[in-house]
Amino acid sequence: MSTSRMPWVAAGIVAGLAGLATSYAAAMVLTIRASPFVAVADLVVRHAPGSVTERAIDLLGSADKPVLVIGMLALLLGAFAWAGLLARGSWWKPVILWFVLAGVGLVAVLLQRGAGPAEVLPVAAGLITWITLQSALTDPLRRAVRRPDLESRERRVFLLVAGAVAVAGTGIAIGGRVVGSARRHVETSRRLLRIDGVTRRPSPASATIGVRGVSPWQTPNDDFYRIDTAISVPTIEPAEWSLRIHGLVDRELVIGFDELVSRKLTESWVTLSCVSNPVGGDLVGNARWSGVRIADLLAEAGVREGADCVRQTSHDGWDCATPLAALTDDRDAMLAVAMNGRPLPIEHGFPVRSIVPGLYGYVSATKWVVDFEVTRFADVDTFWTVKGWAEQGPAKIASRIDVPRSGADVPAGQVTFGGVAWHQHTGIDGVEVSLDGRSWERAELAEVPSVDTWVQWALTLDVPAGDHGVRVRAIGADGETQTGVRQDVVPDGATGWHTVEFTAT
Ligand SMILES: Nc1nc2c(c(=O)[nH]1)N[C@H]1C(S)=C(S)[C@@H](COP(=O)(O)O)O[C@H]1N2
Ligand SMILES: [Mo]
Repeated sequence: MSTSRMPWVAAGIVAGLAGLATSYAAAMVLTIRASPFVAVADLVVRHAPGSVTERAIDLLGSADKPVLVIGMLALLLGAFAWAGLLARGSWWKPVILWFVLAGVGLVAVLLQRGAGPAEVLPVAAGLITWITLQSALTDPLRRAVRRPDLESRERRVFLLVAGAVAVAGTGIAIGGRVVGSARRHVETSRRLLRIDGVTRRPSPASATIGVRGVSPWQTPNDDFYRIDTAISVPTIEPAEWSLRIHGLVDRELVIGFDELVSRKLTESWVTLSCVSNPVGGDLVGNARWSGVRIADLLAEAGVREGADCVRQTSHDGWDCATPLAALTDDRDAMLAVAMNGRPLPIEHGFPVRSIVPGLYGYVSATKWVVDFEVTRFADVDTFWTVKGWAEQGPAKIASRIDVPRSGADVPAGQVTFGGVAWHQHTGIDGVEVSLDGRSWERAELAEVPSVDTWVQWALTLDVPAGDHGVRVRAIGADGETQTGVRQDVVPDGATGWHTVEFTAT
């Protein structure tokens, strides 16, 4: 057997397919996207020259995509077989081939719109499977070459391992398919969902300062930062969703999705920021949210004397406590069902999440929210507060320089600086910029519809050739000037001025 090439080819193919299975299952469980294999196919479709695509559609009609997938599979099977054959001569040559294949997958997943770090995991799962199984499957073959007298025993070992891998790989792929189909089902419900009263309004023209490189005032859903503790994103059908409001209330309420959206919807622009956002960081975004005011629902339930917070719990068991005052005053604290005119993306809380202007996400913005317990801060411990984060999380005033980028080379002379500043539910009155530690200069501000959103700013200064440092600070509508004292994100949000170093030439 060992002199024949067949078992080596089989070893490569079995290891290769098993790696595809683990990467697929990992993608289904860990991310909200397709597998790395599908990402590569998408990449090919997106980057194929137009003439090639047209020829393909001409030739194959709607079969163009199945043909692409089959072609890719054939190429991969060839590569897997080759890896098996390479393993005859050395252990590292096939490892290089596995790395190259994984590299292609990695590039493809990272080029997807809005790709996050979690996207790397399925590729890593596949690569680890390939390398581990390559040695598990080819070791007995190698031993058989060295000891012809043991050949029949090693053959049995090889067949046993290959059989076990085939069974396990199939099981893993089926498991991934079950998880994936639940997700696809919810994604379909989401796509077909029409909610009366949700409008798709463009951002007001006055909110844009018109400086290239400044973050768009309205953050598209695909680019909105994502923070949560969910290993596998909850997939909840609207028909299966309900919110229970209980605790210190006169009447317990249970509200289903249809009942929720049959109420009057409110819509507003709100900037959401994360307490873990470092100075100059991008864990902040601005969107138009549509939903039902939480104050009205709490009034219906009748909040009892003595309560000071609502403990919100998500479908996946994450929780936070939100001050009752922020949920019942005149701000637009809402159970949001839409983001930028679309039903919430699954990873941003579909079908319902909370949005509370003025508070960091970790104390307020519960995604996949299913439970409101009206209670007292003194009586609850929540996911982040037990880990040392502050009980109260009002969003702090912050500002950021988007252009020039850190380390950029710009032409000397008139240089335009620009960025965003925010202090949700207080508002921004001014932004000041200091070049090379000199006096603070007032920047120009765009006009925003409310105090709950960030504001774009810009300032043009004369900059001589050389290395420079520029920093920014904001002034709140309450007169507070953003402090330059550096504080870490723990326990209640970072402070300090964002500074950018650049070179004028
Ligand atoms: N269910 C759930 N909701 C959650 C979290 C979470 O881990 N689980 N994280 C919160 C934190 S810390 C932030 S900053 C916001 C982020 O919301 P986004 O991912 O839609 O940007 O969601 C909040 N809601
Ligand atoms: Mo956060």
